[in-house]
Amino acid sequence: MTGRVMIIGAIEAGKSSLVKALFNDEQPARKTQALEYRDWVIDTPGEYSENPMFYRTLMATSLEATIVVMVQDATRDRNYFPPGFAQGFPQACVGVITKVDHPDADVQRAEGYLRQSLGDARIFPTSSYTSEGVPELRAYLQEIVSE
Ligand SMILES: Nc1nc2c(ncn2[C@@H]2O[C@H](COP(=O)(O)OP(=O)(O)OP(=O)(O)O)[C@@H](O)[C@H]2O)c(=O)[nH]1
Ligand SMILES: [Mg+2]
Repeated sequence: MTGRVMIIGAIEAGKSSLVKALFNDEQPARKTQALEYRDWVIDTPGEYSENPMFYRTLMATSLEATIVVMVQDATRDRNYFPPGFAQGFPQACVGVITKVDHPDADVQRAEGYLRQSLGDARIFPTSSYTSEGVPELRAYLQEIVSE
């Protein structure tokens, strides 16, 4: 593998749980305090996506990544990314909806939010709890980072 995937999204959106699911790691995720490099993934703290003060850090870190994964929590009634955010990155972005297993999940709503910020890119609905959608996402990302 040569490339890397950078994962961004709001606080508690399920980014680190998704990283663990991608690596079949059963341990629960703890709060991400700083950029975390693991194999072909760069996990980011949710604060970096919620606070525009950190956008420059995200943009700089994205230079180390082949693709940016924009995460939207299916249970959240809010989009934390500004409209057209994906266009600010030099590389491709892909969307991931997390927590589709949750009783409060609204996948359609989450997709609507992601479309505002992501454009036409592909979107993967996932659950780190049930692993729904995780094999598809893993295969897609591994293909990209191994190119
Ligand atoms: N129901 C459900 N809950 C999930 C899922 N993934 C994560 N969670 C829960 O969501 C909370 C936040 O998960 P994290 O993976 O730590 O979220 P994060 O985006 O890494 O958060 P920060 O590191 O603070 O930015 C935890 O309580 C998880 O148990 C999921 O697929 N389904
Ligand atoms: Mg985290």
